[in-house]
Amino acid sequence: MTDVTEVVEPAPEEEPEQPEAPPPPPSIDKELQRLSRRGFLVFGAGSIAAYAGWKLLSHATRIGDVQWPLRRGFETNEKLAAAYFKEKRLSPTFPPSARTYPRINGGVGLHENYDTSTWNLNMDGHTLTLEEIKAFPKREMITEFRCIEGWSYIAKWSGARLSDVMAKFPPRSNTPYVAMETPGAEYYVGLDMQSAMHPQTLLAYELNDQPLTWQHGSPLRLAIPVKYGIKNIKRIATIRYTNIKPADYWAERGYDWYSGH
Ligand SMILES: Nc1nc2c(c(=O)[nH]1)N[C@H]1C(S)=C(S)[C@@H](COP(=O)(O)O)O[C@H]1N2
Ligand SMILES: [Mo]
Repeated sequence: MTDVTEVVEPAPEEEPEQPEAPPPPPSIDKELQRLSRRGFLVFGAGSIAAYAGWKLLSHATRIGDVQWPLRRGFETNEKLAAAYFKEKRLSPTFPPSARTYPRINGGVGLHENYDTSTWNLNMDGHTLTLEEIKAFPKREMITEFRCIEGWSYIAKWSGARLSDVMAKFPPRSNTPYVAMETPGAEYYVGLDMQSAMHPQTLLAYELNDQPLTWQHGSPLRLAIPVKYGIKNIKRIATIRYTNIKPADYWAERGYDWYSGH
């Protein structure tokens, strides 16, 4: 009688070759290198732990019980934003003399002949003209604009705080995400609510004191210095609140959905 358990295969001399994992897309690879380079050279290893902690914390608060001050209006807006972003989470600001040439990059959803006179913003179902956006308090900041490819420039942005506009048109429920699209939705970004509420997140209509050119996203674009360039959507036509993590143009092409730095 043969017992199958007695049929012992001789041990292979070498480990059978494992199928190789496919290499990560080059963009992710570059991104990781960049992150570790920046992490170690600029901030040191300690801040990486702090950053990881912050990521965890921000994730916890994102899925946690965030009370939208719907009934009381948004008087607690600032407090809410402050709870998420300690002072160190403010993006650094610079004197005017530190400004550098604002590079142009990324033209998805931008068309030179776009008629800005017919443009308006669909703010979660409400139609806003540029004048109505300019009626919000004008905020100005000189911040570093950083493309994920490694270059940056320092520029002055002026516009309405997204949180001010959101305060006037709040979500109907505790939606954790904000989605934005160009006219025609060729370019689109998703933002977590904390980043949307950040005091330095502007719906900008001026760059270096001039109305935006079409290449920089006229008439209205996002200036969000806590995020890489990819999230700074140019020529916004639609903003909406959503419970579902919004589609994001560059996240679909291999970059981190959050793309904070
Ligand atoms: N509509 C739109 N917005 C966009 C992009 C784009 O291709 N289309 N590219 C993004 C990227 S990758 C960068 S770095 C910045 C560049 O903004 P700037 O041309 O104003 O410097 O725009 C971002 N916003
Ligand atoms: Mo970019």
